[in-house]
Amino acid sequence: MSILEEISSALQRGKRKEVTQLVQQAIDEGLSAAKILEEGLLAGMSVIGGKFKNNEVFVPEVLVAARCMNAGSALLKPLLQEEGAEPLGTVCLGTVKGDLHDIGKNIVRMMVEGKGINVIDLGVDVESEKFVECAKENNCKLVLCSALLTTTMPALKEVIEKFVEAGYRDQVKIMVGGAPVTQSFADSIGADAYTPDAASCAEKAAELLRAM
Ligand code: B1M
Repeated sequence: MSILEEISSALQRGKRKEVTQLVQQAIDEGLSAAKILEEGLLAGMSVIGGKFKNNEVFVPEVLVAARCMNAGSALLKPLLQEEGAEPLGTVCLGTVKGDLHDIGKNIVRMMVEGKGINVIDLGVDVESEKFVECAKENNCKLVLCSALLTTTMPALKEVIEKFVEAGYRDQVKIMVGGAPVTQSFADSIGADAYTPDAASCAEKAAELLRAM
């Protein structure tokens, strides 16, 4: 078994200490942070996701895997940041109202920070107005909203509506993402950009900030 497969397996078994040790070993062996993230941690999380869908594992197992994911990615964070460039600006990021999923959002944060962008992370279950307040207070030109549930996708639209109501829509670009979100949904709610994963989100965020 390769070290990346070992990381994936340990995460699926919920072995946080083992995940941490293996991730450190992979770093020491010279594997890139992006590879460890994608082919080790995210690969394992994807297996857990499939099993969760099929009722083969349940919320407790998923939570334990999520803790492994967070422990492993904490080691990768400084490495992803080293690959970044000059500060480009400040953005606010959050998982929308009613939604508690934060693994993808945290990866988005790491990748975006890796581009030299300052990220204000509002956390999960963020009230739509909070994004507006944050953008105004911190002069954020970009707002990043994540949603993982089909039931919370409408909250992405609500965030955009709150910016319109506040007369602040022209001051910001709004990016949306998360597993159930699509380009056509993003277009239908008037978002400025949609990206399917954290790496492309970071690319797009940097591109938009450079263009402002
Ligand atoms: Co939940 N959950 N969950 N869950 N969970 C899903 C999303 C689900 C698809 C599982 C399933 O049934 N197949 C399903 C949603 C179905 C639907 O909406 N149609 C689901 C459900 C139903 C639920 C509950 C309702 C279950 C229940 O209680 N009965 C409940 C809801 C709680 C709530 O939010 N109110 C719930 C709870 C949980 C846990 C708490 C147990 C846990 C979350 C732990 C945590 O986040 N701290 C959890 C998890 C882990 C999952 C799965 C298994 C994995 C999600 C994940 O972290 N993936 C998930 C199944 C799945 O996705 N296969 C599932 C890894 C992560 C890296 O990917 O978040 O997609 P993701 O992020 C990606 C991209 O989407 C993208 O970049 C990331 C990395 O590349 N991205 C963006 C994300 N945000 C972006 C923003 C951008 C751009 C890209 O621009 C701004």
